[in-house]
Amino acid sequence: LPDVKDLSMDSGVQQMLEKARAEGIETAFDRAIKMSQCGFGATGVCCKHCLEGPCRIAPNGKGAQAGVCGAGVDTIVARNFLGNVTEGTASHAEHAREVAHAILEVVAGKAPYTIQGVEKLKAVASGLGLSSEGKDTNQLAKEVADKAMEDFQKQHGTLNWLELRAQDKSKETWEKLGLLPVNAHLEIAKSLARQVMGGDADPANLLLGAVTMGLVDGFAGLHMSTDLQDILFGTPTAVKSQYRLGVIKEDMVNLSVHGHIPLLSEKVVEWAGKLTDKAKEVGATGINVVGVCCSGNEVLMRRGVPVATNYASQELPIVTGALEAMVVDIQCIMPGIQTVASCYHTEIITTLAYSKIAGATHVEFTAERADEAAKEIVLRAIANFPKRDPRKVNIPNEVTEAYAGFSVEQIVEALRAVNPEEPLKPLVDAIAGGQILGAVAIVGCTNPRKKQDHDNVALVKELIKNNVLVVATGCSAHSLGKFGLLSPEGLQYCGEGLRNVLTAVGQANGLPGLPPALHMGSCVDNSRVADLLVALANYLGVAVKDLPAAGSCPETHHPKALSIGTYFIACGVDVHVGVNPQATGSPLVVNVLTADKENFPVTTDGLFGGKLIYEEDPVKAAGLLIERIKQKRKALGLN
Ligand code: NFS
Ligand code: SF4
Repeated sequence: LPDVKDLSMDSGVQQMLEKARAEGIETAFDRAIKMSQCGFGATGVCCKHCLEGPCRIAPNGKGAQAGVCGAGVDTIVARNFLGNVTEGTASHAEHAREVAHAILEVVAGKAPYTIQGVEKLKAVASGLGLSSEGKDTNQLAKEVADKAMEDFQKQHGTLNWLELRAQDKSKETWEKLGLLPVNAHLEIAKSLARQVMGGDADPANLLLGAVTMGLVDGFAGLHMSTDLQDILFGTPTAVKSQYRLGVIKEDMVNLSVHGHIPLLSEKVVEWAGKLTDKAKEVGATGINVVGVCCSGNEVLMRRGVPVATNYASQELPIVTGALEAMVVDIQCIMPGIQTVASCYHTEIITTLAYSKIAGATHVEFTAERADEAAKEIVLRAIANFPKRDPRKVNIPNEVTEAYAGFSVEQIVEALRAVNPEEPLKPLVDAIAGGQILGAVAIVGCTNPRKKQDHDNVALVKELIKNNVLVVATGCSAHSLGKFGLLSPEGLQYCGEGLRNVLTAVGQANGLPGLPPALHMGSCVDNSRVADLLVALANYLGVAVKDLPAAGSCPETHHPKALSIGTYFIACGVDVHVGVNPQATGSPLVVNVLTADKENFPVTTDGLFGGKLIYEEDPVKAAGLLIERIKQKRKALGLN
């Protein structure tokens, strides 16, 4: 077995991996070693779309060069890519729809939440062309949620959320190419229909279909989720919190929230606050809610809840022996948590009817039953506290302090302390003056096949050393948080120009400095990154594609990363992936997605201004991103 030091950078995770090994418990890191990757699947050349197959095309030109139906390698790879993007998109669209549905229940008096983001509500309503005059909060929220629901129902025109959030210049490009989505459900269904055996067999057309899917993901997934969540729960503002397994407390009832949709995690946090006395009755000092993955991000951003761990090590909070329950909703939840939990007193609690795990407890959570369900979940965690086996308890003691909560609104607010009239001006001036070279969003996950956190951290250190401003979301933000990059202490790794700007803005706000990476939220909050880019581009009077900005997911694992990436490429933003995107088997697909426009007749670079960059080495990848940022600076007439 490999040394645990080669599996994760996080010493707490290393310690828990040793403990799991000593106790004979298998984790994702072990399974990743046992499970070799299939060479056909890894390059995207395997097709299972009908019962004549599976068919696969050897990339070296040997053997069959077409499936039984005659599909060639380009069609198979493009179709698989579209399939992946569609899966990611469906996840985000369902997320957004659930929140929209919840808001309708809330305003009808059927669900126990109150609309907390009144400012955001008014801003979104006005963007959607709704007047707030003479309407109370619930009436306005209903109209906004109805507009959201239209994006799953309308049969003509395009998504309300695309009209709301897209830059006009981008919309023109998509419209000219006939790529504007009509409604999310229609497009997802159409995408599945075109992938079927005997459906769309034009690889370029399939890739354009992936772009439409990316737009559904961006607008009816990411943007809609963030906007509606900010309306329901409030827009995040800067918070200080803690990262790493040391946030689990031996004397408390520990309950982790894991998954994505904050309807659940918010309520659990609320009920944990109400049931402290019950926890004391069983001998605990209180109830400690800790975050895992994007649910962790949601309650970190809005409530300052500490984060225990990110994706690849999600089984390890259980291995501390001190986790009473892990409550989950959907996405990125390894079924393996149940197997690990069965070795301890930890109860895994699933909550959605369409997302269960065999062996886990199921407490049905709907917006209507939110209080009942959240209370039951917290009481279950409390009831498990006396079942702890003290001989099995071993909690790593390190924690790292970090700041989060950097919504666009918060970033603008911080800049307003420097320039009250034109808050974006200091940032734009710093970019124009070269103190800041450009900006990169670090997004996505960790992946048990890669040394956890390593590439996320290495890439960011290389970028900030070269004065690239970094924003972060998702589990990659956890990586940065754990290693001090979400704290002003991380400024030591920045180049001088960037450090001076972040220090000045921070000091104008009464802080020693801003962190070198600004945590903007969960994966759906990549919408915030897009909003920031649109605001900057509009301020400068240029297209988003002209900005010296890019995105990077060094350690991703999920199809959602491909749908998010496709959305950003469609907006003209380069996207780096540090993990094989399973599309390398087709030279055509590789060229369309990754070639510079000068080098191939049809490319996303030529059509939209953004391309995919696949590079496993994080330092080399940073170099490639910096290269492109410099090209875009030059085109803008900047040095
Ligand atoms: Ni994003 Fe969030 Fe994490 Fe990756 Fe999964 S939790 S939605 S996909 S693993 S960042
Ligand atoms: Fe094979 Fe074509 Fe069926 Fe795919 S759709 S499995 S390539 S016969």
